[in-house]
Amino acid sequence: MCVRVGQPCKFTLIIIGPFTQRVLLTLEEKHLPYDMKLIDFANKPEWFLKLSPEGKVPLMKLDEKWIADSDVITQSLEEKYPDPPLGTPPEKASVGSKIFSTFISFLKSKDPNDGTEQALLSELTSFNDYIKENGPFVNGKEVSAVDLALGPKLYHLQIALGHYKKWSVPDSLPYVKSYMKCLLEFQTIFSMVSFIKTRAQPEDVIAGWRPKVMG
Ligand SMILES: N[C@@H](CCC(=O)N[C@@H](CS)C(=O)NCC(=O)O)C(=O)O
Repeated sequence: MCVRVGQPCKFTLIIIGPFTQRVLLTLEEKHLPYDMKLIDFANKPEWFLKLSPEGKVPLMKLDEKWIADSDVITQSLEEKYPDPPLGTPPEKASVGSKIFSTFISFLKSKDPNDGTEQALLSELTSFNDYIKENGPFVNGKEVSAVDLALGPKLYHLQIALGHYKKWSVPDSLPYVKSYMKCLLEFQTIFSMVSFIKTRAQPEDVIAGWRPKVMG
């Protein structure tokens, strides 16, 4: 499994992006052993670019074959290792799917009146209403693939918007806030042992988003 690494000064950053964490969570929840190769994004190695021409992580070797893209990787893992099942019913597979792109637009925005905050709030409001009716997870009582994809994105949203915009999910969206709580007595994606084990450090999340904010 390939993971991004960078060396801004004398420290090494291991930036577990949301797509990579999604794959790590799937491996953890399926109790599959794995090891990680760290990729210096400032100096991507030849062997890596040969396998991933777009230079993107995650990239994973499964059955002697390298596969790219978290959608393809998690689907392949589900097919090869169906137990425990993590699939989300197709009609629920797109729940929350626009949250990440609206978060990035808001994060990059320099104009407070350009509607990007409103667009994010509108996606979060739909998610809030969905979880209120169907929660605590997207597919009800049990965690499934959509939560493993969405949880890491919400984690990055929380840290990056908190740091760069001093913004947090408003109290008017209590079901989104509960979904993102990390309290051990609470059954949430953020409090799962696998999530805590695979999440990036907040300072690395902040450093990882800096080029997008400054860009
Ligand atoms: N659709 C891909 C997206 C993967 C992706 O965008 N990865 C980012 C890191 S989170 C990346 O490797 N970007 C290349 C770069 O920044 O040079 C997936 O689901 O795996």
